Amino acid sequence: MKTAFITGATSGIGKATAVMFAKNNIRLILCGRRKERLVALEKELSNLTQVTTLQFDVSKRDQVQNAIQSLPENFQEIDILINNAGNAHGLSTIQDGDIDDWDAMLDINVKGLLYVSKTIIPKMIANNNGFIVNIGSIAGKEVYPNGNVYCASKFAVNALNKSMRLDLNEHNIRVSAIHPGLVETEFSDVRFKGDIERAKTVYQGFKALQAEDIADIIHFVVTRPYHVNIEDLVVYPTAQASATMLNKN
Ligand code: NDP
Ligand code: 8X3
Repeated sequence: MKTAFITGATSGIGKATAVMFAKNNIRLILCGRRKERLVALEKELSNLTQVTTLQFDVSKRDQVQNAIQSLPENFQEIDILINNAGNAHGLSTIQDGDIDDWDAMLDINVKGLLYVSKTIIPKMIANNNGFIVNIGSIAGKEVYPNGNVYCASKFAVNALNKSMRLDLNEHNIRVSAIHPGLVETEFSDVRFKGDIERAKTVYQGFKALQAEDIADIIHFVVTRPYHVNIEDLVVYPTAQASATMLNKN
């Protein structure tokens, strides 16, 4: 039975991936800051697979290390790491951007991914086995107006994904990135700081990707035969042709 460590499992893509993995008999370590959601998810999925949860903020180095060190014995061997935790904070021109938003995006999306990876990779190297899936974005392939720092954070994820592939190859660790376009999750609620009405308009007038669509793809990627490693996968809703071209009714 494989064990997966999923960051950002309390919502959206991470939560859907947890459900997909549980249905496919993968043991789960579910992470996030919202304790009540972790507790509810553990309860929901425990009848399908073994589940443990870790509450920590990926951008806090000490919390990351302490949480991972506290894992129960039977969850210490991690086969699959899904680096998914992240969000956009704000949508402004570079001249109007809020520096706290910039800090949050770089600290969570980039440094958080690094802190978690840095703590888990040694275990994978020791096992001479592992799989890391980094959730990037089309924002890491193409910048769009007002996307500036979020795009920069996802360009960094793209670069780190490629770097991990080079550095970890000799240790038999597979590394993949998935870059979704618009997925209907809590992403826009966070970007627009709880302005739910504005967030809803992002997904109106077309059929957005659903978190389950990305979970399905993640599961496909991690279940290829050992000699197969998908490096980079870009996925859009059918109505979206690029970061800046969306066909709304
Ligand atoms: P959600 O807002 O639904 O989920 C974000 C998850 O990240 C939550 O579980 C949240 O948990 C966790 N998270 C956020 N900040 C932190 C933190 N500081 N420490 C620990 N966990 C944190 O959004 P999505 O599911 O859409 O986003 C998941 C990933 O997908 C992100 O990396 C995002 O950039 C990427 N993505 C999303 C797209 C979209 O259109 N939705 C498209 C392309 C990529 P909690 O708040 O409990 O800590
Ligand atoms: C999320 C998709 O287009 O809002 O990464 O940046 S987008």
